[in-house]
Amino acid sequence: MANHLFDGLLQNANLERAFAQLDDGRWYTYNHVLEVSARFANMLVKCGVKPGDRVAAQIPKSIEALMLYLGTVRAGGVFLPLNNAYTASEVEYFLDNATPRLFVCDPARRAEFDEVTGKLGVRLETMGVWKNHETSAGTLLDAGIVAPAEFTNVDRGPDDLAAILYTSGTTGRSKGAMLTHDNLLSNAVVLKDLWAFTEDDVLLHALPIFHTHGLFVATNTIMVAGARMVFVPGFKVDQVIECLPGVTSMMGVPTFYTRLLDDDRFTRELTAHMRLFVSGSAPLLAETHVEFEERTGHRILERYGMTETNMNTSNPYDGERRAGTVGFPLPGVDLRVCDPDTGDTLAQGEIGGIEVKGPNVFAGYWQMPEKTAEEFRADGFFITGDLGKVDEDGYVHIVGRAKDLIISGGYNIYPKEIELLLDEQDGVLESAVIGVNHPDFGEGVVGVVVPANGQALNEEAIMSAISDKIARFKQPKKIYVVDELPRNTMGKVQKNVLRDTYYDTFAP
Ligand code: MLC
Ligand code: AMP
Repeated sequence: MANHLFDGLLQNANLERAFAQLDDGRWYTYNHVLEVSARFANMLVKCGVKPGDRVAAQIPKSIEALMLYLGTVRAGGVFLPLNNAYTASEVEYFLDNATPRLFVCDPARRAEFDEVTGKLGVRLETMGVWKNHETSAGTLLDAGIVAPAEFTNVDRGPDDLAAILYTSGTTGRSKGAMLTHDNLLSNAVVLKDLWAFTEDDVLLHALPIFHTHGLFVATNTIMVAGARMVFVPGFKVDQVIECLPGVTSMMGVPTFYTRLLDDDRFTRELTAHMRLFVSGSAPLLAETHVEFEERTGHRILERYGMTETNMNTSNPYDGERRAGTVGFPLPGVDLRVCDPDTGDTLAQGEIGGIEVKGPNVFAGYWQMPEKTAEEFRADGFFITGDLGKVDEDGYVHIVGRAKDLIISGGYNIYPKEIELLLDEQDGVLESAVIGVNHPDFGEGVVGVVVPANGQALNEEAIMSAISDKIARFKQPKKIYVVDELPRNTMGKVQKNVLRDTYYDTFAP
């Protein structure tokens, strides 16, 4: 019997070959992948996970965390990874909304979740980073290590759900994007072929594994190629520079590349053997692209994707990788540029809303049929909320966003969510949250608040009041207190005016 995603991911794997080289010195073969994911699948079944059940996880990056993802898929479950930076109150929303059978958290944070999981009737297990057989690494990992290493995969077809990834929304409420087995597998196969990954490749994996980029684009593509990764806990320049000689390729957000370019050790010699650098999740400045080529001789390959759609477009592997563009639609992906209001397709070269359709596009938002309906056209195209155009050579350019969204270091931050929180604070009448140029993160979050009837407000007090409410990366890095917000004649806050006023907040 078949499990569409798992079988597909391992279709080219030579079980004796390495899958991952870890920074604690361990080597993980594809045989280990089979064994350890089976142990987790067995554990999940023991915890009561049935086909279609969600398994939520907010755990440190580790190879075992990846095996939990694969074990969930093998057990027929739906994997729901959560950003480690989310606070307990943010996590509560996801658990309440997704009603997972099981929530796996970092052992160090168990106390924060005991009560809420008890209230919601969600089983709580823990999983940290494995050290050795004598040291506990959480309840699920300790038990998982001794669970049977064989598992008969639960049958799952192409349209069954494999994962739910939450994306914030312009209304402030997060929506769970439902991704099917075939959404993930078809995209991985396309990327492997397009980017020419073979079993001889070694990818430097420094991305987090709770988002599409690190979990699916990087890991699934490597797996489906039967290739190997050097798997490190996160992006640290020293470690990346140390690892580069042993790899052939790297995937990252633009911040990875700007940080590397800021380091003199990142040279042409260090990267001479590299086959491919891929960038995505946020716009790569054309000047970064140019500086990278001048320094290393390599042209970064920029691609464009979304949680809801996996990858949509990519610059060519062979052929011109054009700075400031995201390349061509992937094979199998239809992309059009439309008038955001009427939905009419625009002429080539005109700027409008980017819409996509293809096997990569998700199955809708978890239990939000109205939101799903709002974001699809009748003919099945998904409205991405990105503004762009297709040039005369067919390259797609992203020129802006129709959605009010800030992308900081590759993480999406919805201003509405922060504004709602700021507005709740004592002494705040109203607020506006904007993103302005940030030398490291691309965009940095700025809050602009208006005090209620002449009350004295200060940045420190507001920051401390919101500090445990939302993840640190979403919190404004600067707050301005003003008498009033600029508005247009319709009464709408003019965020462009605020962006102009505060554009140099983070200037170096
Ligand atoms: C960390 N901080 C951030 C931040 N990351 N602030 C704003 N934006 C970010 N992205 C803050 C922390 O809260 C902390 O604040 C301080 O910076 C240092 O934290 P850190 O953990 O030491 O940061 P660092 O490890 O350097 O992380 C930066 C980073 C990381 C760029 C390496 O953010 C990262 O790995 N980003 C990748 C995101 C990603 O994978 N996106 C893909 C989404 S999928 P303080 O004040 O406490 O010091 C997607 C689809 C697609 O978009 O197309 O791929
Ligand atoms: P997320 O919802 O976290 O998956 O983020 C998806 C959004 O990231 C897209 O809708 C785009 O706005 C943005 N994005 C991804 N890749 C690129 C890119 N190469 N250039 C510009 N924006 C990008």
